Amino acid sequence: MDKYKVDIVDSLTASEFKRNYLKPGRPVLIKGAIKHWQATQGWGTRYFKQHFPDQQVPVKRFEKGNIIKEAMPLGDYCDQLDAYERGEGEFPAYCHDIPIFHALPELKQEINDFPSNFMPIAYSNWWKYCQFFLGPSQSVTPLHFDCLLTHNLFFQIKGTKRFTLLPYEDSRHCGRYGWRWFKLDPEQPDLQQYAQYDKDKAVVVDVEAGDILFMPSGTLHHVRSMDTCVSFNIDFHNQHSAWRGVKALYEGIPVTNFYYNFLCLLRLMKLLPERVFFRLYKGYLNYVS
Ligand SMILES: O=C(O)CCC(=O)C(=O)O
Ligand SMILES: [Fe+2]
Repeated sequence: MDKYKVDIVDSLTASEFKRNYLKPGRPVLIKGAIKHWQATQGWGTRYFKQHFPDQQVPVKRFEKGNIIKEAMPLGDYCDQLDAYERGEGEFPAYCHDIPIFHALPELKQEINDFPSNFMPIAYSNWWKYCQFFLGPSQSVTPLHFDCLLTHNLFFQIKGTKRFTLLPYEDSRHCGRYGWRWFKLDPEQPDLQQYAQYDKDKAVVVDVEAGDILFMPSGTLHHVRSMDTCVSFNIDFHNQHSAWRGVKALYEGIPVTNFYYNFLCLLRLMKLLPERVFFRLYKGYLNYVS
């Protein structure tokens, strides 16, 4: 088998993407692909404070295997981030996984030429499926794979995130708990406890403002923010990954996730119109588990 790696390219057409990465399930980093977006040039704490100070946002803390959630106005949250980066105030929670373009549709205008042709036509209203992240430097999302076994296109708008990636096959060596989380810390692996874990397989890739990272279905990822970061992703299925997500019923996927995967499969097979599909699917965007 080829060594596990992440290709780094300067540009990619939709057909190259599908042929070389989506279909064979290989990760790729597209450098500078969205550098020219207004979002990449403007979004940050100052921008959000100025335009949407009263927007309520949920924030999360990842603490010893538990996720603790609260909500606050975006303006106050941005103040906390700025204070923390100045060396004042405590470590802020992480505004993690929110369907931003539903809450703030104006933002769509700042995403110039979104590459929606990288995804199946079912995602032509791509903005409905995006999840947003805003957080302080040194935020960590622990090792996991995405809960529906979707593919993930990750758009880095501001700051740098350090991703550590592992292939799905390695999940059995990483101290899995629940459906999709792992106890192993790939930045400081406990090689006595996880003796089967092959640390040389982990690939570290810095995703900078203006880059797009593609992680195929089932990729294990640990993510560290190196600065205050703004990002969003789109979790999407093609028929192959949707089938995989449906068959995961035999591997312990939660029934709710199975249900969302089944809906995606019907949609991709053109057996559900978008309006009906989205009515049933939209609960997923605030569920993500
Ligand atoms: O950016 C992060 O901290 C986490 C990203 C992530 O896990 C995802 O996009 O699926
Ligand atoms: Fe993820």
